[in-house]
Amino acid sequence: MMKLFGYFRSSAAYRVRIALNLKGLDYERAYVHLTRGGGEQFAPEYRALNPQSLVPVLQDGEATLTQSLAIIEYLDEMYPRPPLLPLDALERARIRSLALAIACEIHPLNNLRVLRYLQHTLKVSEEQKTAWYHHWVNTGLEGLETRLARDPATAKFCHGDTPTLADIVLVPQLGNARRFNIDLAPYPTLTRIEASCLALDAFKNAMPEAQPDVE
Ligand SMILES: N[C@@H](CCC(=O)N[C@@H](CS)C(=O)NCC(=O)O)C(=O)O
Repeated sequence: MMKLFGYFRSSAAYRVRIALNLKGLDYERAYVHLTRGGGEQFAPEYRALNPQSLVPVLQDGEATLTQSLAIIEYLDEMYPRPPLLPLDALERARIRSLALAIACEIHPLNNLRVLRYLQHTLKVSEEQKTAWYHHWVNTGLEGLETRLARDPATAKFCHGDTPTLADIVLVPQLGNARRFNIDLAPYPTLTRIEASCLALDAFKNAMPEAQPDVE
């Protein structure tokens, strides 16, 4: 059985949980507490698994996979049903572009270690840290809202009427934004798609609140 190393609050682990659920794959869970004792991701045993000290890690037999989007595409290739990416090259590019607009442009700037560096090393105030978070999330979400709202390919989900990689990345980012008190009212298309996703068990059961390690 595959084993997922994650943390209830991690958006990147949340993405992989959604993909595993959509594929109907059962998996073993291992918990890496990202703050306890300075962070279990820095423990030598975990570093041996992922020298980048980030969750998630997926173990499949002898293989150790890192980077949530690579893991999800691996799952999609190994277990093609239901597909998380369509066959058409342009459609795939659109979906990957939406996913990467979050995974590369928003998420890394607001990751735990980045916020901690701002706070503890650069000594910015709590207000400045919050301003940083809000700035990068809003900048990213504004562009996404415009793209999704004006594109006829957007339907019940980011692309058509079945969930894809784009929805898998969107939903955890919106959950994270809410946790940091971002006003999501300016993003009606994003929140409408989020509601369609969270009506599905695969998404609902992957939420931080539904994880055994929730605090
Ligand atoms: N690009 C990576 C991001 C992984 C990542 O940033 N994980 C966060 C949790 S969402 C983490 O482990 N943070 C630990 C830290 O900041 O020290 C992926 O998609 O897997």
